[in-house]
Amino acid sequence: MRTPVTLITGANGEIGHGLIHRLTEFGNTSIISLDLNPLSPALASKVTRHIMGSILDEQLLDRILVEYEIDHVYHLAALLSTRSEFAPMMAHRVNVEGTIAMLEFAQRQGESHGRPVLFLYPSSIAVYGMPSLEAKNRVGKVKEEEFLHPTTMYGCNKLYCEQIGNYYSRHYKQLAAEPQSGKIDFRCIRFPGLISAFTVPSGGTSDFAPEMLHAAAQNQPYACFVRPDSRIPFMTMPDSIDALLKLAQAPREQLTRTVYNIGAFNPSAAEIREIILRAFPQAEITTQVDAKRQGIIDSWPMDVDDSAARNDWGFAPHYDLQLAFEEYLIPNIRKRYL
Ligand code: AKB
Repeated sequence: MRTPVTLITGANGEIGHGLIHRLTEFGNTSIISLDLNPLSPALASKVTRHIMGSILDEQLLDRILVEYEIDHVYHLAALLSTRSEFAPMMAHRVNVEGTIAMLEFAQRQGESHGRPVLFLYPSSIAVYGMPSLEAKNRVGKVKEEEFLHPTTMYGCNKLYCEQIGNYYSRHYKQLAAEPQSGKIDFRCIRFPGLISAFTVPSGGTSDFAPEMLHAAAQNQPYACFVRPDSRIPFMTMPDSIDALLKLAQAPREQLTRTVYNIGAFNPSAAEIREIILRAFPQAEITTQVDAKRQGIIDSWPMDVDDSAARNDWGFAPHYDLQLAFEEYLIPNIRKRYL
């Protein structure tokens, strides 16, 4: 039998960095990473093999299928919300067609080795579309099945792929003579905005928070593109990686759904600015609202109800707002930009 391998797409992105570090902490996971770009030097030695290429390259996926026995897929490759608005067709290709290509790949893997392939899929709070700012403020925490009217291409892509993942997992080719579903064990987390001390995001709309922090730490002026009262949920990168791994490890029978909200804290942009200024009093953080990006943030909920994740698989973020900045973000970021 070939050694079971974990495949990570979009491995060079922010979540990929955190995930590869964590998965290899104890040195016993074989990882194949796939990304359009070379893997950053800090990660290169940690993976079994890095493949530079596209999730849309069918021949490449066929070659991986033949060469490896993949039993876990972390499908992280995606174009985020802001970038997707500038290139909606490209976003559809990467976010939807790319995800379907990876689901087909996992289905064929599952068929060939006879066990379900665990497929971890990061979705986003972008699947929500609050009808108005008044409703957003009034409703507070949203549940998984509420307000699913995304206004962005990225949100539409993610919502559809959540459904299609569930289809592959439970209903794939339901009219065929032989049952063909169950070859993929699809599990999905709707992530809030993520903040890492070690990487800076690009192409997202929740980027205002990490951008503000990383600019302040480097003594660079920053003009925040959303109003001070803007509020969406966030969490630290280590907690998001923990969540992915915890969901991956949860016994299937404990899971009552395929898609889970998670969140940790939900400060306003003004509160984030205040905390950053306490740590970096010289920082120059102003506001220059970009009405269009503001519209996207206003359409996302101010918080999420993550009780299903807490009950089903024990989701419990380590960092609340204060700890996130005091223990994780500020100390690590100071070291990073010394
Ligand atoms: C984005 O801003 O597009 C992402 C997200 C919230 O999914 N960070």
